[in-house]
Amino acid sequence: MVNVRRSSQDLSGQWRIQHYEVGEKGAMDAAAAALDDRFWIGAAVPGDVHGALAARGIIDPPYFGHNDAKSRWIEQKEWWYRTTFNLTDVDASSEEHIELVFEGLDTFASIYVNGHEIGTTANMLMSHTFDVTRVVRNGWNAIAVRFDPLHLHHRDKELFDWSSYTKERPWLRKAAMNFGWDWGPRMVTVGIWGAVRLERSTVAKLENVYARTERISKEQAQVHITAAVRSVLSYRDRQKRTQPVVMTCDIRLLNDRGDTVAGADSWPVADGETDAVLHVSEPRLWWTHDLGEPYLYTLEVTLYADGQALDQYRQPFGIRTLELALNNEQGENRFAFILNGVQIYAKGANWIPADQLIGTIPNSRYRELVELSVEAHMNMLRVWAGGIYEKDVFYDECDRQGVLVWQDFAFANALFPDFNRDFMDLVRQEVTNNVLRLRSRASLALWCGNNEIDWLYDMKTASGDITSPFYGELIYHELIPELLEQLDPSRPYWPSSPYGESHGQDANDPDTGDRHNWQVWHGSVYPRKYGEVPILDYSIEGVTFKNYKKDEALFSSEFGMHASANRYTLEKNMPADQFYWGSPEMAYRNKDTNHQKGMLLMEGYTGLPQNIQEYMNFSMLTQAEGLRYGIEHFRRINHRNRGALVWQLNDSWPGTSWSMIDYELLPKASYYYAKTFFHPVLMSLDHEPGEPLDLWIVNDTQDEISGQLRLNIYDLHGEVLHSSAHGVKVQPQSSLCTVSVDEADILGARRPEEVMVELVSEGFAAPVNRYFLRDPKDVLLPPTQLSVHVNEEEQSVTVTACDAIARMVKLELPMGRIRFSDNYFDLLPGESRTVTLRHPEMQALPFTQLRVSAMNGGEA
Ligand code: BMA
Repeated sequence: MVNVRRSSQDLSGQWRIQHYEVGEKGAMDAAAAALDDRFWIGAAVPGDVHGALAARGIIDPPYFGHNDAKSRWIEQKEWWYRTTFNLTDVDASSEEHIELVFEGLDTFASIYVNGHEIGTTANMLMSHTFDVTRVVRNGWNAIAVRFDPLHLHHRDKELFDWSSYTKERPWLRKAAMNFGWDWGPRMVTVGIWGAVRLERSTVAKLENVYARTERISKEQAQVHITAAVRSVLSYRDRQKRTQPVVMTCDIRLLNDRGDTVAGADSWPVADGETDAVLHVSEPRLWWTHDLGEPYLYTLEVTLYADGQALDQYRQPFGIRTLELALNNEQGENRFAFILNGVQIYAKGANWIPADQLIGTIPNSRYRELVELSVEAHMNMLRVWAGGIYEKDVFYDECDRQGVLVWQDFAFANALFPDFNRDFMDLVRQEVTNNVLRLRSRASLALWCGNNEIDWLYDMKTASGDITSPFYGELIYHELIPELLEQLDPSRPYWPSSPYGESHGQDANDPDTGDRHNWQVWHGSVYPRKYGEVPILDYSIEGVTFKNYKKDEALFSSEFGMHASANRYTLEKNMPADQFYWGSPEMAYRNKDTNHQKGMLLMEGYTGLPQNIQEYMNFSMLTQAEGLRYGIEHFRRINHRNRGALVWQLNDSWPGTSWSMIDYELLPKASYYYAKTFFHPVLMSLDHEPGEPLDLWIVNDTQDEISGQLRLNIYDLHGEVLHSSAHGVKVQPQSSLCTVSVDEADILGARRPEEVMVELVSEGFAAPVNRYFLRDPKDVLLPPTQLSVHVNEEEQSVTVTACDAIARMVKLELPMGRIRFSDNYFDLLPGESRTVTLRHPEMQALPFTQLRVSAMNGGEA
């Protein structure tokens, strides 16, 4: 690394905050450089007001009980942030240019430096940069930031006839989920949610660097790099110079040993830009973790003026090509991602902000959530439109861990004022800012215009809920694609999710583009033609996950079911006397419309729960088995379906939702099931009562699979009723029904309610997969007992089932973030499983409080 002239001073850390009433006398004093703020409250930056007040005990923990409602006063106030910092060597007569950069301001901010107002902002969803050259000085300097309550900025605005969950959103460029969603409370955050820094540069700086892979072969990759250079010389300084400044860039790609593998020195900068094409021999490609190594080079661009190093950019860079294919060789529709020439099957989930309090989220939470995704074989996460364009740390982790990102633009479930010039200017800035920030990321697979807006606009118009034109259309169908054409032609764009219609079907058409399956859970009735009045079927048959098998989507970008959070997560966040099924606090955790849907799902599958223990088990089992049922089906039809993204990966508070991992980072049963149903090699059983058992193998790897698939049938006491081996050979990236057997041929004298089916691989690697032939409410499961052995030193627990099959064995410890090697599994009698446990920061685990249980029995 060379020494460069540009320097950066981090101004994050401890700031102070205070609130005022709007218009309160004295509030403007808060901007004064010399204000005595010793009685203000300490607050972390990045962060937010809720987080700061909770950390100091000024508000009660916002997720406990109904405390979120007690913090509603925060959104009515005017909030001020202040800090001071020291500067040396400031010389007003020098050519130095000084900028103040805020990576995230939430939302309507006025910024003061040494008492001077340097600018205002109106968008949480982008970074903001201010020239402060003329207001900073040697010695101490003061920054003050005022945040207005939102109502000042939207109360006089037109209301739209559609804006889900709150009417105030359409005019505000702020995370939609702040106002409450069907999985989270309303918590209207305010504050400095991103890092703050001061940047000092002379003559010129690297404004941004755009790197993309144009071509790859085994021998060579062609990488195109465009570095934008911005002169920071003032008009007067330019006039003073007798010679024009001559600028060049050194551009290098370094491997992981730090050796230069491509690049050259002294590329000329012309018209504020350097454009370089690098050729990398024998490139190591960036792959998703399931297909290879997510290899990252380091891209280094150094800017020089008249031989002096001014600025340097260093960023990991993965060489890979990625396309979205909308047709196959036969010209039929498809929706498939092609990574380095390989058509992938996208497996993963939808990502929502990792906490209601976005500014307060520690980086470790991003790392752990991406690690958990990878451990469950996920290779794609969709950053859903109702949150933010995620923080850099999220994409760092996805780049590093080999996970693709489907990135929505932040427009969710509403109409937006695309006829208003100021609003459209704000959107243009936001799109430009985020595209420039993210476009060199290897993990970034797709830009998507919005969440569900095109589809729901049609539904709501047909049902008479909306009578206005499609406001917002210009954003997704004009503004964004036009900007992307200039700023990121290397990446596919998809206008909405779901999107694509043919033969008069609506935008949720299974034959074109991506699809959200909300027949299951929400009871939507399909097929539906464009313009038809939508129908909901709230019945056991209407909402059941068995409807997934009727879905032949090309790409399933949303589908899912609720499951309870884990016991620890609920107990920690609810008054103890409310920990029972049907309590008002339990109901408060569930923000979905119409709680009947979850009841209908359980009623049809497990039976209705009678107590909280049963609720936790039944809802988790229904979600886990339901997702497995859907995903195994989608993967079996992988000649057309090329992706399954579960709604939703994570939670933003300790609620009841569709998530696979709860707020305390404890996975639900479905997550452990995903280790099998998302495994690159999947053996699965396609079966309905009374019909033959079809045994399938799905092979997502690039190698042929051959060996034997063993089918075992046990009775519920573990006696083997049948065992047969079936030769298999499965081509790479395909699926095959290897054998079909009749129920009657394998049951012997037993009833289908009395058996368990097991699929075991021989000669190839695939996880064992087990099934019951009837729904849990009908399976005649005898009670069993578990023997449990704890090895504290090894941090492991060995569980053995004694008398009968143990259904959904679960291990519970009262602690968040614990990583269990396995959980929520079935055991045959006499079978043992050793589960290892680990805390990411190696904290001691409370083994004395371990609980081990199965749905049909407990510890002996
Ligand atoms: C889809 C998502 C979210 C929502 C989820 C569950 O509509 O895009 O808006 O939370 O379904 O209803």
